[in-house]
Amino acid sequence: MSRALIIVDVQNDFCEGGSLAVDGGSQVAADIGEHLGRHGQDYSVVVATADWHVDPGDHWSSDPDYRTSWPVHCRAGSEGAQFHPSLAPALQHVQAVFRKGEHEAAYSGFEGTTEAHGRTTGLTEWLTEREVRGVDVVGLATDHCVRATALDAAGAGFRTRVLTGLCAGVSPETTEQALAELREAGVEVVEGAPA
Ligand code: VGL
Repeated sequence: MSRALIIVDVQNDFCEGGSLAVDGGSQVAADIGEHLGRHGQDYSVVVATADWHVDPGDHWSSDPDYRTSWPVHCRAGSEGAQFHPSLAPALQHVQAVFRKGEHEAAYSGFEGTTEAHGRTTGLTEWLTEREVRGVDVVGLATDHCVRATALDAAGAGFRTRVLTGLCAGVSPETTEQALAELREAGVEVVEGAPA
């Protein structure tokens, strides 16, 4: 079965020092590169998603609740929206980047699009064109964009795994809730990372 790796939102603003930092984010960036060094041949394609906000309305707030509203993050074109430097080895494997959220909140990578040869393509279509049947989802944050991306992947019919050792969450409680919800939806939650 051909399988894709989907690397979710490993951007500076979600790593230590960023405006919406997730503990362990930069370590996840480095670990994804190591995972691809060992298991790159397991994937027929590798893609990355990026939060890319121009004016996302009340998704940004000066008084955020950290559930549905957030500090300003991942402003399109800013340093905070760039992939974390430790992701560089993994990026060599990435064939397409799917940007999401220009004018609204967009937690799932399946809301993103990529541009190539004058054509705009969504993630489901892009994967389907390449006969992908299964996906591994990794990245940031387990309880928000990883959760939403994996739920959409399973909903679209991809055999979906989340590799928790290559993810980090905003809070332990919402991360546990998200993993329970993912299992319920038929996602295989792989504890730790493949050796
Ligand atoms: C994310 C909160 C707000 C994420 C994005 O990438 O998980 N979380 N926007």
